[in-house]
Amino acid sequence: MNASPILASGEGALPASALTNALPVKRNTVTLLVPTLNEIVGMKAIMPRIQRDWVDQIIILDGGSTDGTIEWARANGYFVHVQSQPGIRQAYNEVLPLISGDVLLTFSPDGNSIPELIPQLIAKMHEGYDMVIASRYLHSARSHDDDWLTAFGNWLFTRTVNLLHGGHYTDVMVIYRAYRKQLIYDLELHRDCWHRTPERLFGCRISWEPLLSARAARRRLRIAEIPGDEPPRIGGERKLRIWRWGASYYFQFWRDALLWR
Ligand SMILES: Nc1nc2c(ncn2[C@@H]2O[C@H](COP(=O)(O)OP(=O)(O)OP(=O)(O)O)[C@@H](O)[C@H]2O)c(=O)[nH]1
Ligand SMILES: [Mg+2]
Repeated sequence: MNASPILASGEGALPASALTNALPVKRNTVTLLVPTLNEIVGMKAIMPRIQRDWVDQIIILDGGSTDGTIEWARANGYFVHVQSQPGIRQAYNEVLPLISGDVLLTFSPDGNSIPELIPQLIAKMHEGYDMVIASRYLHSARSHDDDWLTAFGNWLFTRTVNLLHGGHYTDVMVIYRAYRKQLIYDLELHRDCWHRTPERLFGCRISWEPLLSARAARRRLRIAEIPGDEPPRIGGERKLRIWRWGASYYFQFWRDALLWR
């Protein structure tokens, strides 16, 4: 006979099944993190499509915009943190103490991330995943922002992570994803030492989504993808530095395969 597991010993202890029935299930809280660097055109077009009650907290993480992005965001009631150090991962590190959600949802307001997918990403996280990615290449999804070089790079990086780290991804690079905030610490993404060498070698400052994908796969975390088209950028300028960032991420994938537990 299967006995119910007991959660507490001693007098009055209840079977776990009784407690599960009695307590409300704790819902993960979600912080929407919106990095911006001179994205006024995209912000005006995209942010009104996000219903504020979809998430528990919205933070605009600005890299020092001079085009009115910061002023527009504040005038529209958004909380804005302006980073003091340059670089996107440096900005992530700075804003960490301000993030109240259990789940972090990173979103690009330049037109590349479709706002209406936010509830789907959150619903999937509530199924118990550690990370859910809005993949530009799953099923019929496609990127309308890719040129031949970024399309090839995204394919190559995804294949590399799958081969080296045992992933099953269709998109390891995209910023548009939700993940448990705790992963940042568990996977040591916040530690400078894992980014400094490639940044120095290739003279740039990188983000941490590719390394997050690789390490989550290596640790066999619960990962899901949903299909998410990538529409073209609206206004502003591309910040991506294809060769330098690409070389840095590739360096990280191979070093992790050799060194990271
Ligand atoms: N706070 C902050 N935001 C940044 C920085 N660099 C880029 N961003 C923003 O991050 C968001 C995502 O940028 P990406 O989509 O990765 O880069 P991109 O320049 O749009 O390049 P493509 O999407 O490949 O065309 C955009 O809203 C950028 O403005 C930075 O150093 N600091
Ligand atoms: Mg973009």
